[in-house]
Amino acid sequence: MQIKSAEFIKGIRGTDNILNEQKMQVAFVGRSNVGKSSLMNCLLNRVDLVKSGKLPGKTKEINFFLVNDKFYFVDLPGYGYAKLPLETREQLAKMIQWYLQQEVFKRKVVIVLDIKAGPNEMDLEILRIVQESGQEVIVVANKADKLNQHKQSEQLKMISAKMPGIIIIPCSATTRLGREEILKKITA
Ligand SMILES: Nc1nc2c(ncn2[C@@H]2O[C@H](COP(=O)(O)OP(=O)(O)OP(=O)(O)O)[C@@H](O)[C@H]2O)c(=O)[nH]1
Ligand SMILES: [Mg+2]
Repeated sequence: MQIKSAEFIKGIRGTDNILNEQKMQVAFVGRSNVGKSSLMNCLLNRVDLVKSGKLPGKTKEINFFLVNDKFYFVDLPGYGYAKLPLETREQLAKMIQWYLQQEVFKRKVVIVLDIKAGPNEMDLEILRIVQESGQEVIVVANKADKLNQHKQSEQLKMISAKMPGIIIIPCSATTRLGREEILKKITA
C-alpha cells in the first residue's frame, strides 16, 4: 500500500460520531512505551504526526488519523505505566476496553509488543476480547533492532508459545523492519 495522505482528525475519550462512520479502523494497542505511536509514524512515513516520546504515558486519548481518505489509524493510550496513579491507570484500561467493545463498521487490531518483554496479562486479555468478538488481530513484536538475530528468534518462540496459533511479525519503528509486512496485513 502507498501512503498518499495521513491527517489527524480528532482525539476522543468516550462516545463520538466518528465511531459510526463507514470506514475501517486500524487500532494500535499495547503496553505503555512499546512504540505504538512510533510504529504508526513509521507505517505512515511521517516523523511526528503521531505524538511519541521518551516519557511513557504520552498518548492519553483515542486519536484518529485518516489515511488515504479511506480508513482510520487509531492510536490508543498504553496500559500499565506504573508511575501513573492507580486510578488513572484503571480509567485508561477501561477506556481501551470500552473502545475495543464498540461495534464499528470494521476494525483490525494491531497488538504491539516489545520483543524483549513479550505479552503480559493485559495483552493476552485484549487478545481474548478481540478474538471473541471476531475482529481481526495482527500481533507485532517491536524494537527488534535491540536484539541480534539469534535473540530475536528466541523471543519470537517465547511469544508464540504464549499466543498459540498467531503469527508474530517482528518489527522496528527505528529501522523500519517489518513495515511492508504489516501494511500488507492491514490492507489484506
Ligand atoms: N530502539 C527502538 N526504540 C523505539 C522503537 N519504537 C519506539 N521506540 C522508542 O520507544 C519510546 C516510546 O515510543 P512511543 O511510540 O511513544 O510508545 P507508545 O507505545 O506510543 O507509548 P504510550 O503512548 O506511552 O503508550 C520512544 O523513546 C521511542 O523512540 C523501536 O522500534 N526501536
Ligand atoms: Mg503513544
